[in-house]
Amino acid sequence: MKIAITCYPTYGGSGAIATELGKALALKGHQVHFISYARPFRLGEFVENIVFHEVEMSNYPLFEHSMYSLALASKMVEVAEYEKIDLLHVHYAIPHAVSAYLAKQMLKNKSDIKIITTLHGTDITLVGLEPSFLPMVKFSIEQSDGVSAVSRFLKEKTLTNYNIEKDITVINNFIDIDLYKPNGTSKLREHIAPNNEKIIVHTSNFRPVKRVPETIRILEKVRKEIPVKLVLVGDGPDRSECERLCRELNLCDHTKFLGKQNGLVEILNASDLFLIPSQSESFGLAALEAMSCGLPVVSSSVGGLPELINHNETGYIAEIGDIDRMSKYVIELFTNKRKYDLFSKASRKRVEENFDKEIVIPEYEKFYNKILND
Ligand code: GMT
Repeated sequence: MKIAITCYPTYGGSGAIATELGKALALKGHQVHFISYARPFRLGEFVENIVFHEVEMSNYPLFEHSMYSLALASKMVEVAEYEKIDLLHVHYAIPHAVSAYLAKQMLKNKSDIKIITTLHGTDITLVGLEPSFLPMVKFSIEQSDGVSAVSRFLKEKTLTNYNIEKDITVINNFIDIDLYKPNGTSKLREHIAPNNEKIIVHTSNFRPVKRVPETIRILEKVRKEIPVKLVLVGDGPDRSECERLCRELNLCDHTKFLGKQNGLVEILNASDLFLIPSQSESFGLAALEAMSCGLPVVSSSVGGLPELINHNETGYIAEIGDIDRMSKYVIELFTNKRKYDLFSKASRKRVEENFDKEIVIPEYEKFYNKILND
């Protein structure tokens, strides 16, 4: 198949999934073309069968606001026409699904290109609901030839929030279990916890929706019972507030802000437990990465997280904002080695059996074939 993929190229789960999907499809012999304003961060080294097409932006003075959606649509038309693309797969509805619709209309007399839109999260649950976007999101979903969502939760939210009757296929996010795997102790662990303290880890883009300051409040409560360190990976709007909170609570010596990092597998392997107190999380790719490395997860009970984390088996789930309960869960796992080991093994097993890319990529291929043959 000849597939064009559009995604956000920067750090973030939807871009990561789109890029890993493209790489896996290319390895299976499909021709993959990425179209975006920058090279996706996960693309890495040269891969046969993958071409990147950059969307050039005009900086004409009259255009006070970016015309990216239009420039993207033009690039989609160009790539589709000259590369004979069968299918345009866009990740995150805004604005990608609209650009794809526009491209399809422009190609109408030349080709019957199919559009698949994969919904990831705030495109549906947050920003998509704003009055300036809602009609456009609804329209672009209805006009897509195929729509997939990364969790059952997201599928239901889309159908109800946008009053849509369209068939939406749930295809869960996936991971390379040979890359994200438990790999014993690391030097990093000694560096972070020189006195063999337990290590809690959290990775995110530090947006308010992630409620990162709560990880520090949980650290404070847990430290009253047991010595523990907190590692925060990533960067974003709430990082300064988190650093301020650490100073206020006198926890700077016990919290390590690592910023954006590439060596996530090593960091996860140096850690003992993943904390994700989000306010909204349609899937929770960061938690999946941790589970694949054998980490139990303590999370809020929002969105798709309960579909990923089995309460009392691979981790614990608490009400959103209930930091007392989340702290108790962390303490429970850190003081009961038998239970911790069981949860750790169960986390890895759950990933191997359900979210391995070898299981999920064929689901995408099947979906592509269905849409192409409809
Ligand atoms: O929707 C977002 O906030 C951005 C998006 C991203 O690009 O990182 O995150 C969403 O997609 C991820 C990949 O499918 C999911 O793992 C995240 O749960 C989801 N984020 C939210 O729902 C807040």
